[in-house]
Amino acid sequence: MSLQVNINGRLVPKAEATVSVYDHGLLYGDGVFEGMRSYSGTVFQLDAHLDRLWESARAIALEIPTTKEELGRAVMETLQANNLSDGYVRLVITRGSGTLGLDPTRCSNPQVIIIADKIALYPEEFYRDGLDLVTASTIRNHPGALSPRIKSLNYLNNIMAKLEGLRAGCVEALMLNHNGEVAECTGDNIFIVRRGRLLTPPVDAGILEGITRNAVIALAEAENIPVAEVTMTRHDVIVADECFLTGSAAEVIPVVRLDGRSIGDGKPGPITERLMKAFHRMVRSETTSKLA
Ligand code: PXG
Repeated sequence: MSLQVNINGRLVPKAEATVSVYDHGLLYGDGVFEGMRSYSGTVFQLDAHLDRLWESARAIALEIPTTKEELGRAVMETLQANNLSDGYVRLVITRGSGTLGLDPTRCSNPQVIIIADKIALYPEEFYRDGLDLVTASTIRNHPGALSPRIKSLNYLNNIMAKLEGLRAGCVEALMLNHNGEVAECTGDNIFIVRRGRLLTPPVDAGILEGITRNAVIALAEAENIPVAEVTMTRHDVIVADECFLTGSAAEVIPVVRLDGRSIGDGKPGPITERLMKAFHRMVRSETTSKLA
């Protein structure tokens, strides 16, 4: 059976899940999205993702034509309809179709799309041996132009940085902000370990406030690992003892090189490995307790 996509509350075969070419999501990238994971049939941190989706929508003055409860239920139905227990869920809310001008007030019918599919994971050896990153010359969105806290359909700035990474043979790229400070990667947040302390850039460095990032901060606190949000530069990453990334798709993944320079001893570090294990335990306990 073909994949079923939920569009405006209706499950339809993938080939029939279409939007208008006049939709401002397509014409201008006017809309918001979320990317989340399901494990054992339960979405990890569903409420946090729905809260962030509503905040993104609020920030662009887009009213989502459903409630969080309804959308949450529709996500579960879409997973079940596709028989997916471990998968990926993409929520997309577009501005809807309008005229061939920017004016969002002339748009009607925002589209509410739920795609549940299999997830393409990074190869296992990246988790074992660690990732190689390059610093992209494309900087993260200036917060005065478009807040990086909004998970909007405008991802071109990250896509340009991702291209730079791929062309250098790296699956992720480090992005700096307009002050030259470390912000995040194209689809993942960054952490370093320095003298036993876990450090990550603050939200006001111009980053997406990652849900995996917040989960890892809470786990570190529970494990008595000192953790702080601090402004950092590329220098701090290069001289760090350990480095790793967090994201819904990547989970927790070690980084062992930046711009060809080894970080620490060039192998995934002990605190990184501890947090990877703690994260897997958290996922298991949050996603199995809800099945009982
Ligand atoms: N920074 C950026 C710019 C992101 O887009 C993260 C950090 C990590 O946030 P979470 O909440 O996931 O811990 C993201 C998340 C995809 C995809 O398919 C992208 C993300 C997550 C899942 C899937 O491109 N980005």
